[in-house]
Amino acid sequence: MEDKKYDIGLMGLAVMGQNLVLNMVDHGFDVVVFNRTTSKVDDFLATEEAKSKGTKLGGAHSLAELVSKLKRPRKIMLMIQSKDAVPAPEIALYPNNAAVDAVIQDLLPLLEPGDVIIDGGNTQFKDTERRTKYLQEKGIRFIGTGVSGGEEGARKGPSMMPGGDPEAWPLVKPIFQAISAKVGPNKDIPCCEWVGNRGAGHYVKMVHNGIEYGDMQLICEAYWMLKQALGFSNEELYKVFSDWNEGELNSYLIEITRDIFTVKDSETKQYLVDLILDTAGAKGTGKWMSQLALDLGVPSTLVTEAVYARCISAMKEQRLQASQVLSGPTVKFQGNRSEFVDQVKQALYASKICSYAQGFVQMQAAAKEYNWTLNYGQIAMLWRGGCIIRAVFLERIRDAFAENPNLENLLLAPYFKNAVENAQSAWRNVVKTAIELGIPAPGFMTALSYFDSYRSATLPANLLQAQRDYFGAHTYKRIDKPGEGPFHTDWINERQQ
Ligand code: NBP
Repeated sequence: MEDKKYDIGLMGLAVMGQNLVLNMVDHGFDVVVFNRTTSKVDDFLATEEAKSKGTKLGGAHSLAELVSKLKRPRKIMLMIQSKDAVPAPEIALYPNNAAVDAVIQDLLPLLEPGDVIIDGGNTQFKDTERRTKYLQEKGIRFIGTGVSGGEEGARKGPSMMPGGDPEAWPLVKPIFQAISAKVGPNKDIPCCEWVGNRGAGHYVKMVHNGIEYGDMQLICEAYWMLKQALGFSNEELYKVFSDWNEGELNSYLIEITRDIFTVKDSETKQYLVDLILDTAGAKGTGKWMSQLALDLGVPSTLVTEAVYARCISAMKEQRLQASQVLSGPTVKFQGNRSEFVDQVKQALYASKICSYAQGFVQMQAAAKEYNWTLNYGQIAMLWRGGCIIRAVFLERIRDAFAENPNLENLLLAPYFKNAVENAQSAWRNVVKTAIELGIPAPGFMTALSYFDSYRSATLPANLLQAQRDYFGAHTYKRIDKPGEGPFHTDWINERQQ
């Protein structure tokens, strides 16, 4: 048994690593594991589940041992914290460094050209761009892969978004595609395909997470409209979300939202959702997407509003104080209640379409900027199973890009154009109601503003350019003299009054 060589090594035995390892073994691969705190290797191998895997699962107590136990070319997957949030100086092995960089440095002397390092963490794509190039120069093949679906996804089949050095892909493809979620009528289409060079996989994972932020915010707004405007009980909300899950909104997030409305606290017997403090946390991928959208000059307003909504939720103390000082309208909902439920559904659907449209526009702009070739229809299908945003809806996105691979914006695809146009008046009524009743609905509102701006042949930016030229001589172009200019006017001397 001493000489047994394993198919892949995995470092990082926290929740994601352990579950991925068990998933790999279940699919016939031999896996050897390592963890910085080596006692966790022994603890993991001593679990009943790990023991049941027999010789297919092995352990190592150093990186050198891990590497020595691998078949060539060696494949080592890191499922470790993408950045050291809390430095751990007491653990001398990798002190105070970005964890992945530190481990790469320790691995380099142990590896040989052709070996593969895989980073499966939520890494910022620029780090993956840098690491792929750095390791390519040393003959080591690097993959940065998005892994989505949390603990359950890792165990039963995640959505995987690998990018990096394309030479590494054929080496890991059989393992990745075997362990990933499967979709399609025969459940045989893996939610894992090569995304693109260098940081492309981690970029697409980040956009996935940003879209997830948007989806969750929009669902929360729908819930709040029904609760605040109509006073719906949790039983009524359960019924509404059950109905919504049958139609075009059918998705994992709608399904879990429906179920949340059924759960009672065992201690107080009250609905748990009503006992949860209304301050939201975030791990930062939504913020990354928003920051990078600004860098690219593309309006990903849904994710940005979703991030801000979490920020303002976290300002609980200030909100409590402000609620004592600032007042809003006192009017009550007057309309037809069941019609309004349907209108909220349509507002949610139309806003969701805008959110996905923005996400795909951002990926297109990033692909241009960073020189990746992305297959957008395929990306939609990677999210079809295993991940948080899984939804039937994604097949419509795949169809839209199949029909027109150069589609500039999902809103222009006939299916989505019709869907948004059909939802439009209901969507506007929900936004109007939110304004009249003073219910915050930033996601619905920004989506509608995006839609109205995007479909406008003219915008007031003519005045903006005049202002910029007035105070800063920033110049402007003229609609009556296309191809000429730029022009500048001495606005002060040209004033008539
Ligand atoms: P964590 O993100 O909590 O990371 C814990 C693991 O990182 C432990 O194995 C820990 O070793 C190791 N580690 C740390 Br912390 N610093 C290290 C260093 N400097 N050198 C080597 N190892 C180090 O684990 P997770 O939640 O399983 O997530 C793993 C990765 O997957 C992360 O990048 C995460 O962003 C990503 N991800 C997580 C989820 C999720 O739902 N949790 C979903 C998708 C992706 P130790 O035991 O010695 O402290």
